[in-house]
Amino acid sequence: RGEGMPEHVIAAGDRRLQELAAKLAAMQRAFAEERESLGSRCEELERREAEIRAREEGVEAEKQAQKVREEARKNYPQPKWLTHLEGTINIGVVGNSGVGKSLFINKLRKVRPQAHGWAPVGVNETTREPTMYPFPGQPEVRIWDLPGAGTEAVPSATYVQDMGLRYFDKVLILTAGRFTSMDVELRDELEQHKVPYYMVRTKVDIDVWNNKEDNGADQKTTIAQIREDLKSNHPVGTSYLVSSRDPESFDMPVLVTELFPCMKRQLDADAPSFVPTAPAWNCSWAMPVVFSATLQGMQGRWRDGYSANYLLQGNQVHVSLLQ
Ligand SMILES: Nc1nc2c(ncn2[C@@H]2O[C@H](COP(=O)(O)OP(=O)(O)OP(=O)(O)O)[C@@H](O)[C@H]2O)c(=O)[nH]1
Ligand SMILES: [Mg+2]
Repeated sequence: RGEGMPEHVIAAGDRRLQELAAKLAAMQRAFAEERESLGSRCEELERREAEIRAREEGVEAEKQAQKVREEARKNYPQPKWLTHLEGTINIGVVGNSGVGKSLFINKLRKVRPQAHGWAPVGVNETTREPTMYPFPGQPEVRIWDLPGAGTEAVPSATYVQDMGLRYFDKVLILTAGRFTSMDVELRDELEQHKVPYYMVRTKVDIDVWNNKEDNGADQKTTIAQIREDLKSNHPVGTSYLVSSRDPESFDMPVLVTELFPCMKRQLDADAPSFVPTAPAWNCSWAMPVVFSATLQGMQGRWRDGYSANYLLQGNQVHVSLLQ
């Protein structure tokens, strides 16, 4: 303390010192607080970093698992029930439950209701196990009635593998009404494995009936409308409209000839006479029994007394009138 310093100078010095001490204490407090909060922030950052790492690892593990699942999906094994593929032609019929798969197969095989070999048909979920039906008289041609997709018994997620779709020679995808995402998924799967497939819309008799009731439309109009709708709203390519109630109408006859390619082969138009055993027709199962014995016997090229040429192929005949 300065001897002889005026009192007011001493007092001002004390105040200044107090002020500085207070400022320092405040800074120390702030620093301590900051350090404390930084410490907890550091911990928080570390925790978050660990969480992100764990998530990254989770994502990587999921990616791997997905890859494994995809591989399994692509290379799924032949199902145990699908045996004797050598020397047989296997046609699978798939689609959602209740679209009419079993009835369609019965009609394709011309089996009478409830007769021996009739595939059970019903208003409830009916087909629970893949069941094979040999073509009458052609046991090497096997049609498989597969359970409907999307039921509790047959979940959609594993349907493709469970049904062994890639092992079939041909697959028919049946739907009643619009094609669903499941149908499109099945179609993609078959395309991926290069299995020929056919998109079939069943129950068109009901569509025709409904549209007549609702809009007074005739059959021709309804069929044209359905075709137009399928073309513009369903990216599934060609589809066949069929009715198992009326198998001789709509696209069923064409579908049958498409299904059995031997029937499609061109006959030799210049053959000298009717050639029932021409090479194009020597594959005996080419002519399913949906065609009558008479129609089968008439296949080939004919000429009548007026020089008209008849070329019979499947259920179609090409007539050329010669002068
Ligand atoms: N009107 C009409 N009814 C049909 C047609 N196809 C099937 N049905 C009826 O639809 C119902 C179901 O037919 P199913 O053949 O049992 O169907 P599904 O696809 O085999 O069914 P799940 O075995 O359960 O998958 C039955 O009542 C059939 O009579 C059709 O083209 N027209
Ligand atoms: Mg069925």
